[in-house]
Amino acid sequence: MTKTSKPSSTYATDNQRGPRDLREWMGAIESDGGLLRIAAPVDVQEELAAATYMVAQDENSPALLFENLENDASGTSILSNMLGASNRRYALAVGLDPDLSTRELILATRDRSKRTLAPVDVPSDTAPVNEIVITGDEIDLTQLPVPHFWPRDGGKYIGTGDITFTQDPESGRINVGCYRQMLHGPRRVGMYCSPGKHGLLDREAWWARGKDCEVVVAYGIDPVPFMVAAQSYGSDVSELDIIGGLVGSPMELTDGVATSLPIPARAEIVIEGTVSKDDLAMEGPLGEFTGYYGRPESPQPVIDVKALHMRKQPIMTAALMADYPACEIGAYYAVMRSAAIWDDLDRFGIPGVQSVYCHPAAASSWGMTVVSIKQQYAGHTAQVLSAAAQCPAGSYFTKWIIAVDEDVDPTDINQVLWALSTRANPADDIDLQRRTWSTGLDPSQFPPEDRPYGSKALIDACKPHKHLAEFPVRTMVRKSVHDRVADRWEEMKLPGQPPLLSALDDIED
Ligand SMILES: Cc1cc2nc3c(=O)[nH]c(=O)nc-3n(C[C@H](O)[C@H](O)[C@H](O)COP(=O)(O)O)c2cc1C
Ligand SMILES: [Mn+2]
Repeated sequence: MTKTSKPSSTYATDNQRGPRDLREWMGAIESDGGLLRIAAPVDVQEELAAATYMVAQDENSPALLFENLENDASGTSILSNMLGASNRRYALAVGLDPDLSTRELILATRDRSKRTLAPVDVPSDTAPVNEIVITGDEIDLTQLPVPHFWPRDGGKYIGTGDITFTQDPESGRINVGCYRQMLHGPRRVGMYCSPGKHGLLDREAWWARGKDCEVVVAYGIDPVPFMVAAQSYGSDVSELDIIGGLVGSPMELTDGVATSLPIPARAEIVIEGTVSKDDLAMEGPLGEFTGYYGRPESPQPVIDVKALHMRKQPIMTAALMADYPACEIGAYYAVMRSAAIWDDLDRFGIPGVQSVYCHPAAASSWGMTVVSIKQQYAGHTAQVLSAAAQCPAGSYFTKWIIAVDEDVDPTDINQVLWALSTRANPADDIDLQRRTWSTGLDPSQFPPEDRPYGSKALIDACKPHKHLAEFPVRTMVRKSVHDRVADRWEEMKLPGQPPLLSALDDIED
C-alpha cells in the first residue's frame, strides 16, 4: 500500500462551493491526506470489504481507492470508506472549512440547507460520463469489478454507493434515492426499495398506469449527491435542488439515450433502464448499517438495463454497511441528521437549545439523540426530550433521547457519559414511550412479528431543575488562570493546542 503524502499547507476551501465532481473532491481529500491509493491486487470477493472494514476501525482512516482489482480488464477502480467517520471529508465535499468542530459543521449545514439550486442541462457530447456509451446486448455489467461484501450476502452488489433517479408520473418530480442493487446478470440488476421509499412509490405509480418505470442509476458518483440520496425529504421534494444548494453550484445533467430521464453528466458510471412489475428475481440478504444481515432473500423487481455510460477508467463508489466506524453512513449522516433535528426543535419554538448530536456509533446515528439545553423553567427538559423524541427528523428508530445541560457538549461522548453518570438518577429520570415508529431492521425487537414497532427511553441527564441551587458545583478551571495558561501554552512547551473547554469557573479572582 502506498500512502499519499500530506502537503505542508492544508487545503483551503472558499467556504462557498464544494467540488464539481468526484474527481475534484478526491483531489481535495488527497491534498488533505484523506485518500489512500492501493496498488496491490485486491479481490472484489470479500477481500475489498474486509480490507475496508479493518482499515476503517480507526476513526481517522482515509478513503480507500482500490486501483488494481483482480481479474478486471475494464480498468475500473473502486472507492470505499468514501466519507466514513470523517468530518473532514464531509466538510470538503460541501465546501466548508475542514477544521470546523462538529458543532460548527452542524450549524454551517443548517445554514446551507436553507439554499436550493435547480440542476442545469449540459450538452451530451461534452458530458464526461459519455466518454463510453454502450447500448442493448453489447452491455455486460459482469465485466465490471462488483464487490461481494459480507460472507453471507446473497450476491454481488453493484449499487451501494449509488444514486437512483425515478420520476413521479403525475408531477414530473425527479427523485434521487440510494437503493441497494444486486447484480443478477449482464443487463439485469435488482432494485430493493423498502415500503414508503419514493423510488418504490414512483415505480408503483407507473405500474398502476400499465407502464414500466424508467430509472437512471449512477454507480460512481460525487459525495454530495450520494449523501442527499440517502436522506429523507418530503415525497414532493426533488433532491436535485437540495444537492445544488448544498454544494453551492447546480448539479449538471444531460440527456440519456434510452429513457426520457436525464443522467448525471459528471458521474463515473451510469445505467439507464426500465423496471417491469412482472420481472422479479430473488434478492438479498445484504449486511446492513445495523451491523447485522437484514431481511432474508425475497423476490424483488429487476432493472432491465438499456444503456451504459462510463468515463474511461471509471471509479465505482462502494458503500460498506457495517457497525461504526466502518459504516459509510457515518460522520456526514450524524451532522445532517443532527442539523435536521435542531431545525425541527427551532420550528417548535422551544428556547434554550444549545446543540444537538446523533452519534454515528449509535447504529449510524439512528439510535441516539443528545440535546444540550440551558434550563429556563420547570418542565423545560421534559418538553425538549418529548419534542426531540417525536419531531419528524428525529423520531424514526431512535431509542435513546438524552438531555444534558449547556456545559456538556453532545458531540463529546465522554462528557455525555459523565452527565449520565452524575446528573441522572435512573429511578427518577427515565421515561418510556412504547409502540413508537421503528423499522423491521431493528434486531432487538424479538420475535420479528413484534416489528416494526419500537420503544424509546427519554433520559434527563440535566441537573434536577428543582434542586439547581443546591446541586454540587462542578470542578472547573478558574477563567483567568485558564486564559493565562492558554496564552503561555507555547512558552510552557505544552503539547498541541489549548483545548476548547466547555465550562470555566468565573469565580472572582
Ligand atoms: C448505502 C445505502 C444503501 C441503502 N439501501 C437502501 C435500500 O436498499 N432500500 C431502501 O429502501 N433504502 C436504502 N437506503 C436508504 C435510503 O437511501 C434512504 O431511506 C433515502 O431516504 C431514500 O430516498 P427517498 O426518501 O427519496 O426514497 C440506503 C442508504 C444507503 C446510504
Ligand atoms: Mn425523496
